[in-house]
Amino acid sequence: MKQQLENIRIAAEEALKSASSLQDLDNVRVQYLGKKGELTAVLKQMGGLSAEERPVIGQIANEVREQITAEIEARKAEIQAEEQEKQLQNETIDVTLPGKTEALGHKHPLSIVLDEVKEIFLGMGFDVAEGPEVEWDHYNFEALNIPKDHPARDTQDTFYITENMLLRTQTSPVQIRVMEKKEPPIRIIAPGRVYRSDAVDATHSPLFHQIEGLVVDEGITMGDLKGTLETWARKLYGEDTNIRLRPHHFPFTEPSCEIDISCFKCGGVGCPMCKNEGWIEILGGGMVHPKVLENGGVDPEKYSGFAFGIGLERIVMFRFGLDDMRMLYENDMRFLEQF
Ligand code: 2NM
Repeated sequence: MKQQLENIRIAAEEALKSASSLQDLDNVRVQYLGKKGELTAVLKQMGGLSAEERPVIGQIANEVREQITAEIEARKAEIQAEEQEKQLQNETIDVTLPGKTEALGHKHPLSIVLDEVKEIFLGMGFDVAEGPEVEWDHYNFEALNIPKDHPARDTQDTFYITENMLLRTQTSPVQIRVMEKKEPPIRIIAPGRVYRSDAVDATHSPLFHQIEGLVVDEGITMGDLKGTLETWARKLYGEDTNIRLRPHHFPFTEPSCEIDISCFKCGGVGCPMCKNEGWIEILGGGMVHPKVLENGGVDPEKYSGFAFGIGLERIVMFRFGLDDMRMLYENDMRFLEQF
C-alpha cells in the first residue's frame, strides 16, 4: 500500500508538470484527491490492515494528500501569474501611436462668402433678418409694388403652392415684414434662399441665394446707399475698389440703379474676367418706393430708405473663379474639398 501511495504521489506530480491551465489543475485534483479519486480508493482498502499498520499508512496517506495539495496550489500561483502576464502583453497600449482624427467637413463656398458679407454688414450696424421661404403673394409681389398684371411677374415666375401662396422670388418680403413690426431706424440684411421657375444652366438655377439690405430712417438719401455699398465693396474686394451706379428700373425702388464694382482682377483696365469692361455688375438697389414704405406701415412723408439686392452665387463664382454655377449644388466632394 505504501508503494501504491508513492505511485499516486509521483503520478500526480507528473500530471501537474504538464498542467497548463486552471482547468488542467482541477482535473488533477479530482483525479487524485477527489471523492472517487485514486487516493480515496486506496484509503478505502485500509480496513484490511492490521492495527499497527493502519496509523503508519494513514500518516503516509495524509502526507501524500498534503503534498499534492501544496503542489497544486504552487502550480496554480504560477499559472495565474503566467496568465496575467499574457493579458498585460495583449492589452499593452502604445501611447505613441497617432490618434484617430475625426474627418472635419468643409464650409461650403456659398457659406464662406455669405459669412464674410454678413460680418461686414454686422460691423456697419446692420442686423440679420430672416423670413419664410413659402410666402404669400401679398408679401412677395403686391406689397413690393408688383400687382398681378405687372410684367415683372413674368421675369420672376415662381412655384405656386396655391393661387396666393408661393416660393419667394426674392428676400424683399422679409423687409416688408420687418417694416410692419419695427419702427425706424431700420438697418437689416435679409440673406436666404429664393426661387424662380428657371431651367438649370451654367448661370441659372431654380433655387439660388440673395442678400438684400434695407435702411429706413429720417433723411436717408441715395448718397447713403452709395457710401454704404462702397464701404462694403472695399471690405470685400480690397481698399482700392470703386463702385459705379447706372440708372435702372425696379418696381420697388425709385430711383433705381444697378451697381458695378471696378474689376478686382485688372483694377479697371480691362481683362477677360470683366469682359474688357473694367467693371463687373454685382448688385441692384435704389430708394425704397414710397408705396412700398406705405405697404410696410412706414410713413413716406417722415421717412425714406434705400434697399439693395446681391446675388450670392454670382459673387461666389467671381471670388473663386467658377465658370459653372451647378458646381455649387452638385455636392461633388472633389469640388467641395478644395475650400
Ligand atoms: C434689389 C434691387 C433693388 C429691394 C427692395 C426692397 C424693399 F423691400 F425694401 F422694397 N428690398 N430689396 C431691392 C431693391 C432689391 O435686388 C436686386
